Amino acid sequence: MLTIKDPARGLVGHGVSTCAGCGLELAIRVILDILGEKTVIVIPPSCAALFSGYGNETTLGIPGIQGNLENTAAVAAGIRAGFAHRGMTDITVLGMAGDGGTVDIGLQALSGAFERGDKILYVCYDNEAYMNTGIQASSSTPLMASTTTTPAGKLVNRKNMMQIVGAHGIPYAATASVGYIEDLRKKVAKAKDADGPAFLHVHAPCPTGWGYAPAKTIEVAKLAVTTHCWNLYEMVNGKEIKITKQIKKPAPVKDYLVLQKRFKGVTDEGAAEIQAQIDTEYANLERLASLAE
Ligand SMILES: Cc1ncc(C[n+]2csc(CCOP(=O)(O)OP(=O)(O)O)c2C)c(N)n1
Ligand code: SF4
Ligand SMILES: [Mg+2]
Repeated sequence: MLTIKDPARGLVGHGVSTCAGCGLELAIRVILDILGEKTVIVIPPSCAALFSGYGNETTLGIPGIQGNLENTAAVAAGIRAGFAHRGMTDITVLGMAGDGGTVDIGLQALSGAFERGDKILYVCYDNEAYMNTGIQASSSTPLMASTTTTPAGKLVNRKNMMQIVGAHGIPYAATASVGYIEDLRKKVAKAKDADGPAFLHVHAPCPTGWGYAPAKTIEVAKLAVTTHCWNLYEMVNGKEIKITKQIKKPAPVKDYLVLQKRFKGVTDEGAAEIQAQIDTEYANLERLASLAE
């Protein structure tokens, strides 16, 4: 397999055909920078498949395999078992899947791997829809966001994936965002060293699917956090929750919504409903974090 490998440029080649301003591209560069060469990656069909490549060409300087949308965690677990059989314990087996491939289609395989305690690092980069196939809603798509399958806005709220992961009691899980790179880097390092399965849920804004100018990816990512629409926290053994970025004075959710065309149909009443939902979610998170103190 032909790989583009240039240590000066990291493990991800340049000229990848992601859209300008793609949050996923930034995420994968940062993640592989921390994990290093001793990593094997499993990528399902998704925008991330732009990195695994076509035919005998890939943009990654590490070995990898493209599996199916539903089995990233199962393939990663199998690779881990193979390494264990050979006594190779110093290799990170990374599953790098989108929200559709995680919170919907790959959930069963993921749950199985976490239940067995397979030592894999699973990253869900969340662009909040099935982007690669034309912006269909997933169960990570937020309330009232317009997609090609929810043109008038999604009627139901997104799943709380971290709570589902938490129910498995795995050693390390965390949310992160491409808007907070240092925080992301620290969490990748912790996930790599976890004594068992680790899960990272990385918010990865998508200018194409969300409808904002490519140059605004970091601004949008940061606003998601400062409005509490995406909260940064860690969870150890499914219960010890620590909020890693406290926002002293959260901005109104509307500041985040108005930047994105996917929310352009949201009325003032709709925005108030979203605000109430976000406030409730944050209060729940704070309550869980206080139980861990
Ligand atoms: C079982 C199955 N259903 C549907 C598809 C078609 N498909 C390929 S990529 C994709 C989108 C995946 O969305 P997500 O996991 O969120 O990644 P993104 O494209 O957003 O990066 C879909 C639906 C598939 N490959 N396999
Ligand atoms: S559609 Fe979105 S996630 Fe996919 S490559 Fe483009 S910007 Fe990235
Ligand atoms: Mg997606």
